[in-house]
Amino acid sequence: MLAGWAVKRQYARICVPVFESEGTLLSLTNREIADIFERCSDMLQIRGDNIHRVLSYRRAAETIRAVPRDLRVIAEEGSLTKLKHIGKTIAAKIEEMLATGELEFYTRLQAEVPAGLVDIMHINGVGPKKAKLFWKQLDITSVDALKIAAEAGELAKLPGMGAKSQQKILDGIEALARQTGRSSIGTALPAAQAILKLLLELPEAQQGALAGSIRRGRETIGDVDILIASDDAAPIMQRFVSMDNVARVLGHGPAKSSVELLTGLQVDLRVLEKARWGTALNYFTGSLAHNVKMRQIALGRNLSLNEHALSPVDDNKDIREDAAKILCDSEEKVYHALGMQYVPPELREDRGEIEAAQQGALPRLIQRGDILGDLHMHTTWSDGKNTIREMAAACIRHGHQYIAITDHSRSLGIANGLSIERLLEQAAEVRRINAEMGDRIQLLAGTEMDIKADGSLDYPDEVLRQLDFVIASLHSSLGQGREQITKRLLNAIRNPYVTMIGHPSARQYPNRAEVDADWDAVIAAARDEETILEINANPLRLDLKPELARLAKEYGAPLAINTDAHREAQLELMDYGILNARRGWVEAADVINTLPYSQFRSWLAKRR
Ligand code: DGT
Ligand code: CA
Ligand code: CA
Ligand code: ZN
Repeated sequence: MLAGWAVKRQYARICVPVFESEGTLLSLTNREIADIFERCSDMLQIRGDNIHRVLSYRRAAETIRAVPRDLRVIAEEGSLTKLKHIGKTIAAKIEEMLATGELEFYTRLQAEVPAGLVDIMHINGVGPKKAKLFWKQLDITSVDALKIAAEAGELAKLPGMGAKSQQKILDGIEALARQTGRSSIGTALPAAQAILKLLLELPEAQQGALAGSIRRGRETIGDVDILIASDDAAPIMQRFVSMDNVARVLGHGPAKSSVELLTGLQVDLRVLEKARWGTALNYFTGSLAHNVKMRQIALGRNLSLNEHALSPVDDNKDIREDAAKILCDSEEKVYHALGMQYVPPELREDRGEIEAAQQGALPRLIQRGDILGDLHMHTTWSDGKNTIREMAAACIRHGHQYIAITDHSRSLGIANGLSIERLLEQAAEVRRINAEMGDRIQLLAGTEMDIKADGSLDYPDEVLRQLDFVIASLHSSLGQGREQITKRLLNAIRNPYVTMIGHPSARQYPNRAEVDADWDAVIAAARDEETILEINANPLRLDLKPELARLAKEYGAPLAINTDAHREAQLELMDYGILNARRGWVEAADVINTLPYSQFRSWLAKRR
């Protein structure tokens, strides 16, 4: 939440000129205004102000969070002071923020009380008094600095502190890092798609799309952004704010509304004319860094780009009032007007996609339809909920030509891992069912075997030799140092019977960070040994992450995208893996399970 805040401030500053010249699209939301008051309250408390003053800002923030209507509308009616806990002083500050996007009082406070102290005082076990103590005694003004001081044992030496309270603060810092206030794309995307569908059912809605980070396929989503094209926004906004799953309306205006769902997820809806669809969708898809570069490119062509239009500028880069604006009703038109290839949303992070698009050199990203098999799934033999037959039948419905049945290995006791006897029994069963299913689908007998803490593998080679597909995965001792983790991965990669490394970095959102490994060494070995590196499609894993998937592609290491389904319904998670791979610039040719079955079998045979 705090990191998100910093980003929002940055946006607010950048967007002010746009907002002043072009209308209301980018005004501060109720939530943003409430956040600013809350931070003012925190800073006053650290400074040691009168508690009544501290509380007046905190209560105002609470009121604003609960107000179901847009503050702008209430301000225009002149009835801000009718709200509970909002007197003349606070009302004037709200009006200042609505007009300028900023609050001078807050800016002044920031000069006095370092903003990082607010983050520090929200750590479990700190509070305003201790935040001030650390600041005055040790000059600590950020969570990172506090962590370093705690690890060095310096906090324990301060008056009123001890080893115990120091440890509590370290635990609190770790907990804070985990709750970032962002949602997994796995929960945000279905919710967002349902809302989009509902709005598109209205006769006034001409077209609609998701925008923002969710359209770019980021692993985590701060808030959901939805755009609808329409000439009649009111009924669309009305439907949106009155949805059953809305907990609070954060803003309700003619061009933009925001709600918080019962799940806590925030959704922003913007309604605009169809004629401006392309520039608006491009702008609100972001990322911010991509937008900034796009604006620069436009200026290089004497055009100013914003969400409304491309506008000709003069030599001083001022908009020429005499020249007609160029409206774009599609994103393709925006990119083409700037002499670029259309950039798929997943690439829009300013990681080289702009330059590639200018040279016509963008990759042809993998698509869901390219996937012909799923090489990682569990059944009732270990911790899955469906039988081999049920999983196979479901995979036929998902259009797969082939699948690997890969239950857990013996040392993973909590997941009911298979003994050698049960593993071989299961392999025989998989082959029987495979024969039974004929041409409808091909089943490979496999395993997801643990890479143990010392780097050894959970089954001996003479057992692995009898399987068609061997995954090796890290599930335990994930906190080991880089050298040992790298050694474990390399050992698995170099075993001739290991076909693939499952979820290589072992990260899980939000609780488990990725392991520390020498990824260059791991990826180079995977390329040399032709051992597949998995892109695990489960939205809580998405592992390899995009940056590493891209590195693997550049090295030429083979990839595969798999669901790791533990039940039939999870076979649908493939879509998240595809998004993630696309964010890593991955093409179909980089991914082994895009091969038709016969070619896949020859690839397997050749590497042995
Ligand atoms: P999130 O919500 O934190 O997961 O990330 P985004 O990318 O969805 O960010 P959000 O919802 O704040 O804004 C959506 C997009 O709107 C963002 O990707 C870029 C664009 N945008 C927002 N504010 C500004 C701004 O001040 N300037 C520019 N150029 N673009 C902005
Ligand atoms: Ca967003
Ligand atoms: Ca947003
Ligand atoms: Zn696993």
